[in-house]
Amino acid sequence: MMHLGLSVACYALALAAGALAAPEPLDVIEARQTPWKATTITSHAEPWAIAFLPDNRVLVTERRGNLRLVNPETKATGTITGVPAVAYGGQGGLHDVALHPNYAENSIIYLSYAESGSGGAGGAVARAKLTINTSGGGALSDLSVIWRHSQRASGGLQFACRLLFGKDGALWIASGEINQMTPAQSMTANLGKMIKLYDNGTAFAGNPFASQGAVQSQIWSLGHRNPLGFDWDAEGRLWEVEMGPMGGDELNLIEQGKNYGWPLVSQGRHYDGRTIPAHSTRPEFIPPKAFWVPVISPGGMIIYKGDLFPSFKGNAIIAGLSSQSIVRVTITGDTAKEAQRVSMGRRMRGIREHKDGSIWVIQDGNNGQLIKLTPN
Ligand SMILES: *[C@@H]1O[C@H](CO)[C@@H](O)[C@H](O)[C@H]1NC(C)=O
Ligand SMILES: *[C@@H]1O[C@H](CO)[C@@H](O)[C@H](O)[C@H]1NC(C)=O
Ligand SMILES: [Ca+2]
Repeated sequence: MMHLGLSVACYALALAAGALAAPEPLDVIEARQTPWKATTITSHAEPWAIAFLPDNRVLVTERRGNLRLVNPETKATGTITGVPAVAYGGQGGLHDVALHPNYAENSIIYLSYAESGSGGAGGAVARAKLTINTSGGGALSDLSVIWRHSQRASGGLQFACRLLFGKDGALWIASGEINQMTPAQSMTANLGKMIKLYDNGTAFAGNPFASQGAVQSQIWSLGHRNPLGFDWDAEGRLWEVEMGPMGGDELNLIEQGKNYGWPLVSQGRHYDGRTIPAHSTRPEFIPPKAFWVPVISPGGMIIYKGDLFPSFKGNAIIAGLSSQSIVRVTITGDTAKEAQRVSMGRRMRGIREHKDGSIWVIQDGNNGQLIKLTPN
């Protein structure tokens, strides 16, 4: 009896230490390693971006040119009419959506999209007043196009045109180079640039190249390829992710007037296999703080600021397309390092932080889900 009691006690002790425990099932291990609980809110046709209204409803852009209004409580989805015609094709269509900093007073939203014209398609940004009706739909009015790419191209690639407001009320556009490469280095093209404007589309006073001309006056930094995510950190620094060519996705710390090197330098290669000199060969270009070979294909990025995931504070959290994952990058001073990659099983297109600290992501493609991530 005594002996049995002792062995049971030993067994319990051993179990507690894990020594005799059966191996944990994989799904249990994965559930513990996945740092969040994922709740699907709605599904969309090729969603691209999301923005939260002050009342917690969510605007969702769909690439074919539809703007939806989602009520996360009821999961009802309404349609907002009055979206400008978009050039749907390749990577183009309706892209980002952002609220004016004074949206609560003026109901103004911003959309970026690809538009057709002679010579192909280019990126554009429009602002309009959003009126929501009692059935959860609505309409845009007083729409004006406030910015356009300075040239167009066929092929429908690399428009990017993510939108972000700064604390000073400036509107930032992460402008892609529509696969034209060299315009990213041209000061008379607004392709492949970080663009800083007033909310009405006028170039922001004090931009670094303001004295050089109309296009130049919009430019904050240059030499970008396909910048699909950017956000502020707690110190007010701007971080940006861009897709490289074959290899060489970049996380950059954006500084005024600096050149980030595309297409003269890259950590990747051209798709036809031709090599590109690395950033280290040209010290005049700012190298990325982190890069990925092979690529993760960043589709969107936030710098996490909330309290719901305390260990994520200050991290860059990237939605990955080809990597079908969410990539978390720790930032220490001005160094950055991948800390975690969570497989999502689908191409991830966009990511936004809710004011309650939850993280919302959207999948790419048909039946792309809008997903809310909260702590396990
Ligand atoms: C609300 O707006 C949507 C989209 O414009 C429209 O289909 C719907 O009929 C509107 N409902 C009301 C009550 O006006
Ligand atoms: C745009 O806004 C800026 C800043 O408020 C102002 O100085 C400028 O005159 C405005 N431009 C137009 C065309 O209204
Ligand atoms: Ca670069």
